[in-house]
Amino acid sequence: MSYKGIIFDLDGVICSTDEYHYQAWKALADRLGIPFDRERNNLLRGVSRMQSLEIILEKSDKAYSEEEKAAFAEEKNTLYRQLLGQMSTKDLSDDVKDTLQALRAQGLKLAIGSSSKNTPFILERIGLGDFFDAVADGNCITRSKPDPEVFLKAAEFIGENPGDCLVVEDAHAGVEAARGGGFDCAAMGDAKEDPRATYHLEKFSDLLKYV
Ligand code: B16
Ligand code: MG
Repeated sequence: MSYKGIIFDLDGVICSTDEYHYQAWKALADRLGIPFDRERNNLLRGVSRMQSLEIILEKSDKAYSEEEKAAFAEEKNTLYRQLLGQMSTKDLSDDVKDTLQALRAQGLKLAIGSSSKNTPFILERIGLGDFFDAVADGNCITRSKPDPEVFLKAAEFIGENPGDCLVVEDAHAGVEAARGGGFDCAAMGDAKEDPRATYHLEKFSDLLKYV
């Protein structure tokens, strides 16, 4: 299949911010005495900050007000951004950097489709602030993955139809979003074995076999 555009999830695909999400949510959950581990953390991949908090609070025996929930989400995001602040261009792997350059050299349009409202900050930290042709993120959508909105926005921003674009994802919610929007999907990481994916990647550079 020859694609015209590739839309990348950010967290867990371009960089390993998924580890920082885990650490920040874990600190909050521990403070509140709520059980939370890496397996449960996988349920948060690709879903919005507030939906992530709701999933964590399912294991709490206390009911919290909307104000308390907003404060918890803010507390987590403050810690998460402190961790992001330590990131640098060293946090962009050679495998990802070289593959992105190779895809660009093939003339493909390259976009980000991420649920994260911290996307501009993260891209800046890892030296990709100006790299992508378009960025669709948590700041420009009303429904997060598994809704296809963020990928449809990214396709619209690069002026291509979903059928001409490939989405790269590490989350089951993201694979569902991509397929629901009419995109082919290359899955890696936590979602690598997802049967709905079009391709299954061992590593990011495996993408070059399919485009
Ligand atoms: P934020 P992605 C997603 O990013 C993360 O996978 C998910 O765990 C997080 O809750 C969501 O962004 C919102 O992030 O709190 O920074 O707005 O995988 O879609 O790039
Ligand atoms: Mg992800």
